[in-house]
Amino acid sequence: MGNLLGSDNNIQKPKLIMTGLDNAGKTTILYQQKPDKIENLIPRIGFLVEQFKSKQFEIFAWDVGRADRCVYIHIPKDSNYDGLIYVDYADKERMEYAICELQKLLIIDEIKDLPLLLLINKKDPCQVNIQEIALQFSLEKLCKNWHIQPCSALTGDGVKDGLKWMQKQIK
Ligand code: G3D
Repeated sequence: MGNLLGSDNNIQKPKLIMTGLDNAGKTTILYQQKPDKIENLIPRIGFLVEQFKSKQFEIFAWDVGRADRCVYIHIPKDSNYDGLIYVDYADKERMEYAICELQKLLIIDEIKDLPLLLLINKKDPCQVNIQEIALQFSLEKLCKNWHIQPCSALTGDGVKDGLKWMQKQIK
């Protein structure tokens, strides 16, 4: 893993997709990683994919739901992704919507076999019942390799642990 985690810009970094509903905390999480570089990709038809480069990862991020069908068309197809991070905060009112959007992602060829890190943001770890969340998202059925990590993007709690899990899967 040494090279993957190195800060040399010439070294190819693992490519991750980070998505989830708007307001889930994706931007806060990404800025907390102190990215070296942030670029807006494909700012077409009101839909935005942002590319974040940090020491560890290259992350492509967008809101699911907002652009609906367009999202699948705009995923950079020439990229080989190494993992999917789905950010949610288990808000009762939007839970069904968040689950439905993840399910739509997990049938896309480029995405369906990627390790999935489900970050349950805006939470103290002790507030989160991991088994209940796994059941609600049907992760056992939908995904081969998944991990649920409660976190707080504001304090950073849990975020590193989640990313460490992801690194191990890519190894
Ligand atoms: P997004 O990029 O997924 O759309 P953002 O989400 O990162 O923009 O976050 C949306 C709002 O949630 C922001 O508040 C942000 O500060 C807040 N937020 C993100 N992470 C946490 C967290 O862990 N705990 C709490 N309490 N709030 C969080 P504003 O007010 O700026 O819209």
